[in-house]
Amino acid sequence: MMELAQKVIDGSMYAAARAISWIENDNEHKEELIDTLYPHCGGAMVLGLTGPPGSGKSSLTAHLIERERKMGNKVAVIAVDPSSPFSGGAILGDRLRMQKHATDEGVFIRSMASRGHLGGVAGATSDALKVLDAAGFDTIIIETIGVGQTEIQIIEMTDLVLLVLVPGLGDEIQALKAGVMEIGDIFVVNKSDKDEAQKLRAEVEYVLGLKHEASNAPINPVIMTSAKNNDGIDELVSAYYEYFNDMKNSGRLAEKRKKRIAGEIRTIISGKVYQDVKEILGIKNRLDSWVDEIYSKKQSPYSLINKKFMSFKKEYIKV
Ligand SMILES: Nc1nc2c(ncn2[C@@H]2O[C@H](COP(=O)(O)OP(=O)(O)OP(=O)(O)O)[C@@H](O)[C@H]2O)c(=O)[nH]1
Ligand SMILES: [Mg+2]
Repeated sequence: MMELAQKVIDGSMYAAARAISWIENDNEHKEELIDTLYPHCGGAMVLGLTGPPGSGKSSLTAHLIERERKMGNKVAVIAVDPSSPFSGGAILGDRLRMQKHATDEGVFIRSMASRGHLGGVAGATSDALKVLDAAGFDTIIIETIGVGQTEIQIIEMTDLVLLVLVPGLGDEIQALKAGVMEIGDIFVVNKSDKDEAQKLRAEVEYVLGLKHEASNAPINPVIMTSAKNNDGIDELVSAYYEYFNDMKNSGRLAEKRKKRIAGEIRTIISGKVYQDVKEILGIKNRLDSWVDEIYSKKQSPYSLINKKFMSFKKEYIKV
């Protein structure tokens, strides 16, 4: 374990990949590994890149990788999404776009399935972030489709969020109203090569103006890009660096990272307690019979669970 940790810290891509597999497979030494890496974390800027399917997140990522590499930075990308080009369910064009980075030692690309991990994908992603951070990646990009609870949880682990919007989806503004606006730090109107892009920009700026008036928080930048034509990418990179430095200098970054740690503490504790509850109560074997008892109205849900939980607590105190 120590050997693997040391290789990660030394910046080995292979070791980082292996460490992430340990996390995904819930390796018995996983916790020790993360704890060994933890003192080496904190140097990376973690960007969340989210937006509706097909909005151009992966295409933008390819451009961002290129810019970051030109700046001399090491870049890692985690794609949390089954339909993502990195996971194999890919559109060929996307693969080709990423391929030129495939042999670059300063670029690490990994996909994580959004379902199916024992410890939950949010937990796994948060640990994977630590591995990449300790491995010396300067910029880490997490691509998700910002819909489900898990995706929101993941996006909240990042330092700042680039929310990608595109014209022509029809319900953009509805999505904006539904609270998606809250998670964005920088708003990217991609596919600016399309006619309706300016109209979308005006709408986004209007909604952000209202948000700004209501909260007095700094107004969020809106950047027009065309991943297709390689337009606006430099502006996007400048915008997120400026935003990040501002967060750092104002103390907002520290505040956000502390909030993230608080969330992690809660997640780890509830995970561990649930694990114990499951074991002590034998939930796996008894669940079906509890369902039957509740279904047939022999028991009510709260009274049954409270009874079981009381017996859990008694057992737990003994342990
Ligand atoms: N016209 C135009 N098309 C674009 C632009 N950016 C991306 N596309 C196209 O939009 C489609 C989706 O692009 P992706 O980069 O795969 O989008 P994504 O958001 O990663 O998609 P998912 O991972 O499936 O959610 C592809 O066919 C791209 O070629 C753009 O700026 N302009
Ligand atoms: Mg994608």
